[in-house]
Amino acid sequence: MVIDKWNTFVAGLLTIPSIGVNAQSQNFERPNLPNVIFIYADDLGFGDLECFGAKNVKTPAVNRLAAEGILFTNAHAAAATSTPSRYGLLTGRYAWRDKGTDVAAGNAGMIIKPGQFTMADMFKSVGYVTAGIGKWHLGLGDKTGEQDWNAPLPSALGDLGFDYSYIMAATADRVPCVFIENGQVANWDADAPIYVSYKENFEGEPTGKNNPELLYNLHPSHGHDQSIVNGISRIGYMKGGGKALWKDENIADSITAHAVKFIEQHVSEPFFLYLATNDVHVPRFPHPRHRGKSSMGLRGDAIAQFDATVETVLNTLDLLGIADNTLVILSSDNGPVVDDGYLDDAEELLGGHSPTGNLRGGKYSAFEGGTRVPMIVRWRAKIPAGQTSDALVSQIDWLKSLAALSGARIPENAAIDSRDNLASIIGEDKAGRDYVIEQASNHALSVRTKEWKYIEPSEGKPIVAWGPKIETGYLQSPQLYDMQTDSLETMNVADNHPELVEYFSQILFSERNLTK
Ligand code: NG6
Ligand code: CA
Repeated sequence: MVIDKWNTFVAGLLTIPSIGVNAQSQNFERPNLPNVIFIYADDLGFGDLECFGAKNVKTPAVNRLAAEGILFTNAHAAAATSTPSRYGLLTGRYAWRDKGTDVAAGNAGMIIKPGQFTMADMFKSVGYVTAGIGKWHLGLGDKTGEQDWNAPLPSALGDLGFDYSYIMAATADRVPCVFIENGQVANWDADAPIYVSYKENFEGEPTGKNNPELLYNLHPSHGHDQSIVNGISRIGYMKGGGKALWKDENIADSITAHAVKFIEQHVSEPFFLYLATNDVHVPRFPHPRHRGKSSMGLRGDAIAQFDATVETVLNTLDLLGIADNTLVILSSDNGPVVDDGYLDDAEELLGGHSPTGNLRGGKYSAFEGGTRVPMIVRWRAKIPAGQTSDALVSQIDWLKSLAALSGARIPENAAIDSRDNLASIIGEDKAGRDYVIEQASNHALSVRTKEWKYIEPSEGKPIVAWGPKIETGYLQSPQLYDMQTDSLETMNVADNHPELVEYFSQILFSERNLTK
């Protein structure tokens, strides 16, 4: 099956003349594999891009990407928050199977264990050079809280198949506020050694709680009142950093510049680039040149900044003559949130824009707003432009789908939840999966088919407890929504369809039993 697909794929390539751009580097024994770039946004909602109906912000580069490829209307992240979603994407294994996969602190130890098979391992095994650039949020070092940030970390992305990495340990709202390059703090400052704690403050260090007068860039709306870096208070305590500390307004430029450099350096060999942007996660603090580009303040301007990153990447591919044979996949780690803990007026300035594209719920939640995400795939050498697909697709399948594309073999017991869904990803199959599974922030699972959404019973408040006004979708009884007549999940019809409730709960039962 894989072989058949492979032969078809290779035959397809041979008919495309522009594929010859890398001809010098070919040994003719291995086909000319496409470069693969994931542009993975943070908290970018289903309705946040112009080509997905966004208002009040322009996203011309993303629009172009969609116009030159496929825009997916029914794509899903594996979870409604970052760490479990990224875990699923990079390992092909649902995070809910494994402990310690919830939203990670900045001093979490490695959540994907070095022995685990990852997306980067997969690409590396077939000769790709690999990079992870941007937001990581999957832990570093071998023990939580015991990292020595002033020395090479004992384990980092190099142990997960990434040849090169330039990352933020967790999120911009969590310490340490430094970039880490190949397992060591970038621009490390010998005069300002770095110490990190998620338990207690370091003596004499100001905090957002005690020293709000030092918050010259952003104030918190909830939480986020510990260490202050760049006039913004964060989650967790840190001391030191000196010239290694990031400036929030430069984060996107740093990430993009490192991505461009990586692409330029590997123009003549197949590469895999996991480019995970900080935009549009909080604290949103885009560069001054993007300020005012939207009418929605910092959150909208962060979307414009995200678009500028996409533009730079696409321009780089054009300039280097590798745009045709580079497969670009753009998506987001989870649904959107408006007020996620800083006073940035995101709520007040929406002006009719719906970050979820009117889906119910949002980040954290079991409703579609939590996990239905924008997705665009462009591969000009292979995929005809201007398509829309409503195939049911999940990020959990990217690993095995791209393995099918590259001819990589998957070790037994690795990526057990990932399926080869390449045909959907490249637009040849418009149906997709029979079902996808989605994890809410309280670990409630949902099963989504094209027709139905089943949310299993779970405990928890109906609205996110700590500030964002998001409906969680948590209910002690089963929920079933008819997605064809009620795509906004307004009417729970579980009582009318006991047989479907039983069917979907059996799916979850057997999925869970796979690793019990
Ligand atoms: C929450 C944070 C939120 C965000 C989220 C993780 C508070 C009050 N809220 O705990 O701001 O950081 O964690 O987001 O601290 S994620 O997209 O990385 O999963
Ligand atoms: Ca996120």
